[in-house]
Amino acid sequence: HRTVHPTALFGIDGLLSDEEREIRATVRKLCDKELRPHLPEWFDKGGIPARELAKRFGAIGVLGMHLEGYGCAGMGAVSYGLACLELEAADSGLRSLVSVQGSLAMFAIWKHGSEEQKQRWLPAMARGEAIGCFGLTEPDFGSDPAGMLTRARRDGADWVLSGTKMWITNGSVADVAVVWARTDDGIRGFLVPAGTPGFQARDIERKLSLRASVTSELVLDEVRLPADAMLPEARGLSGPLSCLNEARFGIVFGAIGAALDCLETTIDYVGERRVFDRPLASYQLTQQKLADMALEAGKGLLLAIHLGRLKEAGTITPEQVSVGKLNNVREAIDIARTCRTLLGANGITLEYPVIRHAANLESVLTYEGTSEVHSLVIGRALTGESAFQ
Ligand code: TGC
Ligand code: FAD
Repeated sequence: HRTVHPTALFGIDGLLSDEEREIRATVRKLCDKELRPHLPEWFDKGGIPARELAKRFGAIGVLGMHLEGYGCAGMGAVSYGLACLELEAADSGLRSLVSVQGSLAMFAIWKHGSEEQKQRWLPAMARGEAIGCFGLTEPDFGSDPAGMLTRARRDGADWVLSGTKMWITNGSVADVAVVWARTDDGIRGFLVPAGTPGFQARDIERKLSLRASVTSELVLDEVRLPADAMLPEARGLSGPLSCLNEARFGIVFGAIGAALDCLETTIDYVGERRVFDRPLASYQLTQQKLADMALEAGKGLLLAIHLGRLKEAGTITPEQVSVGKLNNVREAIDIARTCRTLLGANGITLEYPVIRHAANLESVLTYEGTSEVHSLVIGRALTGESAFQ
């Protein structure tokens, strides 16, 4: 019998332009040739060659690819999403590197920075020659960043920052940290170059998820910065939250990439594996699982593309991004776990990507707003009642 790819069941290709399909193919080719072969080792060792990877991603134009000007490609939201999908089909850690660089650090500068800040950082970051990180979360304030303790006080014309940021992707490899801090004038963003006295990044070790990604603690001990280190256009919590919308959007596509990689691996596996004298693929229980997973992955991708078109039209709302993030990550982790069952014991090793995706998706479920936070955002939109406090 003829077989079809899960996305072909939904006629996904017909929804994409030639340019979008080309971008997807370019990123997939890079992942297949240069990244996928190393992932089990990077995950096992708990490290990636972040500097080289950033340059490689810069060379194919995916860093800040949805931004206009300053050396960025100015592509549409769906193109950016498809790049995230293919990167996350390889590993969520690679998509994280690109998300944090393009959607958090570069976007913060692009949207809220001065002309000088943009000129200084964006072209180098788009090339991957400078790496950025985004410090919002603190040890005691993750879901509720409004409670942050990191403080920036004026000393003459200078700013002096003190505090601790936690769980910061790319922290110890970053050339510049975007740090959010409380001031007398509310929450403001600051650009802290690596090497500034009093600023330190320490890696968080022994993670069992997102192992192919650098995660750090940032310690700021009386870090003195010039007046022009502040992002002039970001005032209040909406400054960092506006950046989160961008990164969350990438995850809406990315999570489906991880799910599809699990599904493709599993469809191949069940075709080969024989149990009780017949291919595992020939059992009804197997086909039920595959059909359910293909439906959720396909519906998730349709939702992602729909949200991408809304973003391109400039009408997408934060609640709509929450719908995509909550649904697609929740379904992706479910798919990864179900695929794992079909691989049996083989499913628990790094020989197959499935348990690596499942472990990574635990982080994806939590970062960029936990699934509970997104449920409450949607609940607030439906009822008008805030249940956060
Ligand atoms: P709330 O009163 O709702 O809002 C405060 C101000 O912010 C505005 N706002 C937004 N603006 C833009 N985009 C959004 N999504 C926004 N949500 C709210 C809002 O309009 C208001 O503006 P203004 O001008 O009236 O002051 O704030 P709240 O304190 O009740 O909190 C709302 C809540 C819980 C949804 C928010 O705090 C939240 O999203 N919490 C989750 C934190 C989070 O997602 N952290 C992620 C850190 S970065 C990360 O995880 C990177 S992972 C690496 C990778 O991506 O790979
Ligand atoms: P908490 O906020 O302590 O939440 C614990 C539990 O309580 C969760 O289940 C949560 O949903 C639930 N909860 C919280 N509030 C409510 C409520 N009102 N009602 C009901 N339940 C609630 N942050 C950055 O700033 N930059 C980064 O680059 C970054 N990278 C990360 C990389 C990794 C690998 C990870 C794991 C995290 C990263 N984070 C980063 C941090 C991430 O954004 C936070 O972990 C996340 O926002 C949740 O915060 P928390 O871990 O403090 O959990």
